[in-house]
Amino acid sequence: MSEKLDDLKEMVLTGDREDKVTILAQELINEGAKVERILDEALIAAMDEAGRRFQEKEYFVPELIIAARAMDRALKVLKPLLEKSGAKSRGCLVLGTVRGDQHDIGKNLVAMMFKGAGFDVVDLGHDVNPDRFVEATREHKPDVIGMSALLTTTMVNMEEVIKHLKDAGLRKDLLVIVGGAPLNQKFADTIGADLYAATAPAAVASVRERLHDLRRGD
Ligand code: B1M
Repeated sequence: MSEKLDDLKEMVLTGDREDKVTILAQELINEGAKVERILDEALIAAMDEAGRRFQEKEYFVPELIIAARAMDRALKVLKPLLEKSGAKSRGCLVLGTVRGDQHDIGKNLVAMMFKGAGFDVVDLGHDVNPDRFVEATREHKPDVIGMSALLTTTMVNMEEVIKHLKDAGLRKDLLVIVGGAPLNQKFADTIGADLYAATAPAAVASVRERLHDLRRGD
């Protein structure tokens, strides 16, 4: 199985013209590989390596796009497993990657895991303007707003969303969670977010815990 995980990582990293990524991901599932293992050891590992190569100037934007497309195809295979849930709705999450930022793979993973945990998810996509978060909050009345950013130049736009929510009088009834590779807890505290999570599963766990406390009146 380890060999197949390595092969999948390599295929995502180098591009996949014959859709072998889909076949290999499905084979791994059929053989009983845990979804978390496929994500961590093959897919996320491939994107980390792509990022390292980009930094070292071994890869350029086209290679990143090719890798991201292959990752997307593999994620489609994992999607039904990540979203499998019979539970009644645990709450509503409005989610998006902030203005100026095209990176959506991590955000899509967050969406799938919240769906899998029984949340209704309104995915606003990527490059989302602050006003769109406000509109969606008015429309869907979510319990949680989730924002993702992958660039140091766009993570600052998260604060603007929080400000827009405050100005619209919507902030106090919401949990705001932020995540993405360049963020940390300190940044989340500075911009006034309620929660920060380093990974998609950690995001689900911390939102569930906080909502549970809030609903109990703690
Ligand atoms: Co870009 N890119 N990219 N890129 N890219 C990074 C982020 C970079 C670190 C690469 C590098 O230099 N090593 C670098 C950012 C540097 C910085 O700001 N410090 C970078 C750059 C510079 C750029 C461009 C500026 C390149 C250029 O044009 N010169 C450009 C910017 C475009 C824009 O957004 N305006 C750009 C473009 C792109 C592509 C479009 C080619 C492509 C994205 C395709 C897509 O998303 N559809 C791309 C990719 C693929 C990457 C890397 C290689 C991989 C990102 C990824 O998908 N990782 C990335 C390097 C890296 O991260 N190692 C890089 C896998 C994904 C599962 O992880 O999104 O971190 P991630 O999500 C994680 C956690 O962060 C967390 O959960 C996930 C794990 O469970 N998480 C949350 C994420 N969101 C969360 C929200 C939460 C909670 C947790 O709560 C709501």
